[in-house]
Amino acid sequence: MAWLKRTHNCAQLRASDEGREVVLNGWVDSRRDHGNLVFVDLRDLFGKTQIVFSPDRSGEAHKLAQELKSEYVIAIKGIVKRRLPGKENKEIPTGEIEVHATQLQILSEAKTLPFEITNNHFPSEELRLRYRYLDMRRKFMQKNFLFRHRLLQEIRAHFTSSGFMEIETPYMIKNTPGGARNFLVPSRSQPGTFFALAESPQIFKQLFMISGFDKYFQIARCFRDEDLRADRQPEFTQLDIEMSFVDEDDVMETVEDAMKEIFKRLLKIDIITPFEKLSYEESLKSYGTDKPDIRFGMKLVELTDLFYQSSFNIFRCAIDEGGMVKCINVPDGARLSRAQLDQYEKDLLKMGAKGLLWLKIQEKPSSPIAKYLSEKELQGIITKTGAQKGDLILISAGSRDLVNLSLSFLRENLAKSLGLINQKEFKFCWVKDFPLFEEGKEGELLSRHHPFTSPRDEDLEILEQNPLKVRAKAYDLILNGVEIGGGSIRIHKSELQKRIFRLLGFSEQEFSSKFGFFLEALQYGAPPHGGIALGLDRLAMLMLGLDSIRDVIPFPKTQTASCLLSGAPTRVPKEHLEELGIKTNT
Ligand code: AMO
Repeated sequence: MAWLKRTHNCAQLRASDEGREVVLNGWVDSRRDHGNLVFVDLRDLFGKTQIVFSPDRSGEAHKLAQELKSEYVIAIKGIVKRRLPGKENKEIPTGEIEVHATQLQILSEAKTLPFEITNNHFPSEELRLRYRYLDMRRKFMQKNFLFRHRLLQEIRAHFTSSGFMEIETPYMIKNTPGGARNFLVPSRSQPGTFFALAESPQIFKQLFMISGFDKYFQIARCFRDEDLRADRQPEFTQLDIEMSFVDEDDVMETVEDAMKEIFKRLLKIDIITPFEKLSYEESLKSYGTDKPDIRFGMKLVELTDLFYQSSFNIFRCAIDEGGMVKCINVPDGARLSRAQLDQYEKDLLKMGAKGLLWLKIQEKPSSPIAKYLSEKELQGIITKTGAQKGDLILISAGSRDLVNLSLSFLRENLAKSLGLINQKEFKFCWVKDFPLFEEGKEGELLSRHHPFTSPRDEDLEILEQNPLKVRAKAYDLILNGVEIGGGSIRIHKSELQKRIFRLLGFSEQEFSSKFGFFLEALQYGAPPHGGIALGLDRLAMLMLGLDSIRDVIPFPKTQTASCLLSGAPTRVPKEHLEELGIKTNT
């Protein structure tokens, strides 16, 4: 017998459908037996409908209904009836009606599930990932993926209507040194050689500009073999953008327009543009980080100049060693207990800081260090921070990096625990003028973004003499303290590109063998160009108010980059490796 195919989904029927004969398909969400009646909540992606089996109207179906268990897949035929007065369920759109079944087919039985499909109870993440296909029956997950689907559609519509063209770049590319580690793909036709999985479409999107495509975008999968965190996955999705004949402001404006429209359409929120722009230096100075959360104040205040001559050793030594003294003023923070402050100090010690110094602004400032500070120094701190009675000043002294790291950590954690963050607010900012290079462990120069980033024109003359002082035409997009995008104006002259490669320690021979094709392309008429890539998983996560990108990725990897569902990565048969010319030593 053919199976009964649905006439409606499980969210469609209303009181106005009373009397209609319908067929519904779906999963048994729950079954309740009341005397002779069997009630089933039938569920599909769209919603739930209550089905009633009674001995007189349902006949054989009533008997069969008693065998139903959770998550069986069934088809029912029946008549739509209004529920009895007082029995309506206002929580669901179909709550006014129920379907009185006349036929029932069991399309698939189901074993007892390893966990319940409900939004109220989440088992361990390990179990959720092992049975991801069941985890995705949850309304919570279905909502996330529906949102992600709409986000992708809106992005495509917006960029297409703004004159951008979506073109694909290869995922299997040449292995070139870059920021992130590449996954390798062995070639069977040329044993012993490897492709790399693209960590981003960077070089290819620049080649599009040389081809003349002008305004490119792509929703591209990227692959990076790096250490994972809650907002990092080894494969993730970027909204990748590149434009010709543009400067930094043009790219930023393009992104702002896109964000404005997307937030309006998907969340009905008016995002204020232009976004605040901070230089890298300003961001470190005021927030101690290049990913500032600007939804709240508590900016960092430098106190170094108060303590050049201080008799308080901790401060003076830090300054003498080239470090600094900085603080944050926590409004109304004097109510924090000693135990809470001790816990923060423990966290800081783990990060490598030497400790945490605090000062409660009360009738008389109270602090373990008050006795070591002069009246002038104490007053200086209060004046500089503008602290009021009831506030708490947290001070860090030491190397610039550690002080900034400690205070930005305190700033964010205290804002969360004191409820200073409006969780419904979205605040973007740009951080720009990054240093072009940073120093590696052995004092070597590394690109802070990637080697194709253009230095600022006014810094070109110190490129070789003082490379660490050179600023880049690079910008990161930060949303609520999370880096959701990064981009730059690119080098479009091969000579300058070669100078950068040399500074990065590549020999002439190395860069021609690795990037020769690209350097050659730059010689055939490359327009000035620039772009950006936004992390789509992170954007979706933030828009949905979530803490982990794993909740917006259907089949994410674990912290150790494995797929708990399929068991990947796995060993492969010896013959397969031989065919590829590969020997492993593990
Ligand atoms: P970048 O490396 O800064 O730039 O990446 C751009 C954005 O991608 C997101 N992102 C990630 N999301 C999830 N998991 C990861 N492992 C991960 N790594 C990065 C972040 C980040 O801001 N080619 C350049 C862009 C350009 O210059 O145009 C690039 O890839 O949100």
